[in-house]
Amino acid sequence: MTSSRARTAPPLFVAVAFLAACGGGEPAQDASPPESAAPAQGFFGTAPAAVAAAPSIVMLRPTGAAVTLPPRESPRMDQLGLAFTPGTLLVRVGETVHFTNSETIAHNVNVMFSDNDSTVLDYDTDPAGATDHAFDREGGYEVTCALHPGMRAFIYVTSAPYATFAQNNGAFRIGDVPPGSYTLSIWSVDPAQRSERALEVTGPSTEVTP
Ligand SMILES: [Cu+2]
Repeated sequence: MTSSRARTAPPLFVAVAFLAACGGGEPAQDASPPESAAPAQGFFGTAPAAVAAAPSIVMLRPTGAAVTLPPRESPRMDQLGLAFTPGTLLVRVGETVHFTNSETIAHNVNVMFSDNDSTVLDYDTDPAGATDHAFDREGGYEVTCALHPGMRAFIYVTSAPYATFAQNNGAFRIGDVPPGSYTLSIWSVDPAQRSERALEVTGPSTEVTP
């Protein structure tokens, strides 16, 4: 994630004026999809589209005082109906994810760090089985089941207090970002589409433009 890379291959930021003012946008939570044509609020724009079924991640880190996030329950990823649920999961650095199997067939959880294809977890989840894994390294993780090739999920681990998955077409919105100076980071499975730059949030509605 280098700025020189950003200069040679800038992400395509496009105005998206009709993104909904729906819920979501809590720190390190998935944003909700648009549901109406209300004027956009919060911090929004368009990041690179999904690559290999993995959506881009949009992150804001304040350059001043650190933001203290309220504690939350450990995130969970379940195996049910031959699918991982949720299919995308945003995790704070240091959090432990609880992987469960809620159906009556055996599964497997294979978690691979996408930047070097190293396997960080390979666990056979028997029916009603479960395992925990602590994620201490920032980045993207591809989740698969060795028994069912169609089962896939994606985990992103971040230290940013404000972060969201973009939609597959790249559109994103994070609500309730306080005004101030931030570093905006965009992450994609494709390293050429990653970028980082300084950004000022000046009001209740901030659109990211080129
Ligand atoms: Cu499976």
